[in-house]
Amino acid sequence: MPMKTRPQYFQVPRIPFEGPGSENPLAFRHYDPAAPADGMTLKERMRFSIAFWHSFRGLGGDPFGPGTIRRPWERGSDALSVALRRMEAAFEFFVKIEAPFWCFHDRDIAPEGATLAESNRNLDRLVAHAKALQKETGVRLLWGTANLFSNPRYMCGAATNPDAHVFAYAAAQVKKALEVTHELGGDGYTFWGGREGYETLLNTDLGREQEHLAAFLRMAVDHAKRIGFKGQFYIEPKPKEPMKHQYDFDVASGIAFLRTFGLEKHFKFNIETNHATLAGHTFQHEIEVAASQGMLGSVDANSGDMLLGWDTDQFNTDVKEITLAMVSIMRAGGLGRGGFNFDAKLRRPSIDPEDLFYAHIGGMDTYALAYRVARRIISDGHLDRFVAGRYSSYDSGFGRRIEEGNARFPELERLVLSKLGEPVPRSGRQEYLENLLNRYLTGA
Ligand code: XLS
Ligand code: NI
Ligand code: NI
Repeated sequence: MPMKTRPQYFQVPRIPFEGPGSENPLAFRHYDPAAPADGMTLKERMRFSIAFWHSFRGLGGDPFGPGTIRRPWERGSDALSVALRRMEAAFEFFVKIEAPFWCFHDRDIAPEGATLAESNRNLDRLVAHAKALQKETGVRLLWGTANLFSNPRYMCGAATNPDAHVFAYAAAQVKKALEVTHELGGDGYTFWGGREGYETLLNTDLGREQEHLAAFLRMAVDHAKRIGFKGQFYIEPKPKEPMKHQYDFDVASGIAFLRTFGLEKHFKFNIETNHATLAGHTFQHEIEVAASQGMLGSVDANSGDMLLGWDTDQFNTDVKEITLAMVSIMRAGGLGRGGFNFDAKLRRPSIDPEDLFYAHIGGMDTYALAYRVARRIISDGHLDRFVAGRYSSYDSGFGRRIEEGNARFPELERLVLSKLGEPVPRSGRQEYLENLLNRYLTGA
């Protein structure tokens, strides 16, 4: 059925690109989907994705009060028909906001039933609907995932639950989530270990829980192979919230975990800006750590509030932060089959449908602008040349032998004693580089 014959839920037209001079708040100023971008269109290059959970399930509820946001498609008491309408509203939005991808958790799109069998039936209904809408609109699935953290059964974890029965339930749920992700042609599948961690070590066998998590991930890899799912698996690190401590604390501990259990070939990282800062890192740091191991996968694009200690999941309009991240992503050769998924939500008082558009327009424009600035930084090469120069003593002679693993302590001792003497300190030039970065950012 063509889109036009359906009820339209948003009284907003498809967002046009009008350029930096535009004063229309419902237009893109930097994200021109059709613009060329290194051999493809900017739309294909950026691979923006909409997070179904925040934009179509989040209604502004917080621990102090219920939702504030009312949406026309949410009216009605039959959960399945509401879910079907909500899915149509979502695809209307994906098209109007020029996003080529979306992401979801199983329980975002279909109501949980009284039994697993009923939940699976509900999911099948909604997956069939999503498949038809994907076909009709050309919007694709960046990644799927399972919600293993909301239902009370998961209060002490899913794969790391002390009860094997809960482990088995989670396994059954992920099996199904993998199958529907495959059915929808998903480019990936994400594991965010929401409650995979602990509240107190008084009741926790930390070693055993991590073994169980590894066993779970191994079964997922195995099942993907069995059903022919070739999408990329991602680990999404987060240090805390909801748990006091989560095992996938940050990219570095994720890498250590994967290598410990021999899983590193099967996973890359989905890096979320706000999770990076919660772990005490910058967004760029997490990207660099993943990239240094060839494990940079995808990005959950959002930002936190530096004055708050939790995951505020805000839309990111910080050109500097994203430009730095983009420079690292480009140096690493891009995200490949990953993308920029707006895992971000409206503030509680942003209750109008237009707010959903303003939020994504701001995020997309900022990323598109950062892409252009980062491209210039890389093609000018000043920064890269500076860094290369800083390490040039490793390019030849004994430096080279150090890098190649052919140097030994006695040889280096001899060199220092007989020839090199005291090293001459060289400036790190941080302030000079910060000024250079500002010139790129402001164009002035
Ligand atoms: C929560 C996570 C979650 C994952 C998907 O903090 O960011 O939304 O991206 O399960
Ligand atoms: Ni996320
Ligand atoms: Ni988050």
